[in-house]
Amino acid sequence: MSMKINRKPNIIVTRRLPDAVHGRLLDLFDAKLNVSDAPMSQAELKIAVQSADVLVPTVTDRIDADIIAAAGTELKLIANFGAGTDHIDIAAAHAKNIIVTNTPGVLTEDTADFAMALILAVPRRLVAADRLTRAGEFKGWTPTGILGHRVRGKKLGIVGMGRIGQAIARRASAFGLKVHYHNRAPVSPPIEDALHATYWPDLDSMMANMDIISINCPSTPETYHLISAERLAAMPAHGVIINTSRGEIIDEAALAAALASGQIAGAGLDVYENEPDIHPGLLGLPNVILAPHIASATHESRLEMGEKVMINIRALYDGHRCPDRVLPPE
Ligand code: 8YV
Repeated sequence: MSMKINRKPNIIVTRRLPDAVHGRLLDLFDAKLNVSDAPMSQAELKIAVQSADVLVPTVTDRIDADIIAAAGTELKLIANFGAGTDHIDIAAAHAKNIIVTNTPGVLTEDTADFAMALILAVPRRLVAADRLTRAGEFKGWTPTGILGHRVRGKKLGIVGMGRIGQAIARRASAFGLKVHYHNRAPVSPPIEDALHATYWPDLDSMMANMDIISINCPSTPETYHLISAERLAAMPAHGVIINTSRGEIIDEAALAAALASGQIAGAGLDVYENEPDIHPGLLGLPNVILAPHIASATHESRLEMGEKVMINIRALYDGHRCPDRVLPPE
């Protein structure tokens, strides 16, 4: 669907974005910005969608069926600032002919860098080492101080071989990891060959055989608690789990228990089941790195995400198809 209107579209942006993005949004559109950066309440979102032509939400906004039901007839586009759209009821939006777009691609490499950083930092105990040094406990080199585990030669199992999973696979191969993956279907043979990746149709078998697991699938009803207590129990005791996707994919309470009991060796987490809350059992564990949902947080990606949002809005109002439409769930 495309449309033309003879005025600047009225845009509501739910969170503070970089100044350069704000400037362009104000130039191009009749934009209402949330400069205070306090997340909008559901009641505020309901009011916002009554008069907007376009809503620009982020991962912290719950755009559920109630919000969509409250939308006025002017609301034609939800242009999400972010790749994941699990916080938006896409089916409800589509039922009301509201297009949903996202910002894929521009955050792939940065997110993969961050996942790779965790893949290296957890086995090599980077954060624990930093804490020890700052605590004044570095008294000189010792042969047994802060021993970690070698990364090279280990088996990495990527759960979800989309853009980000593949970008992690490229980095992991360069670090000498052996790349394995589980996905709904295998990637094409040329991609599999280029990534030197081995496909596991059965997630349970892959988890039982990997040294490190990286979660890179989207959050959907099917992937909710995909990493369950049983699957964690199947991992080897030296196993490490990395999550830069969505917290809901791992049963966080089960993960905290598995780490506390030594059932698995470590974790690197950037996302949580009930953000910004983190399971209290994780907070005191020395074998876990906890990041505040920053895998894509570079100046560059935020600007490019902003550009993608604006391109999608302009496309619609210039009478073109939005390039990053999110399709209805299969
Ligand atoms: C973004 C993310 O920072 O794009 C995503 O899906 O999880 C993050 O990397 C966030 O979504 C911005 O809304």
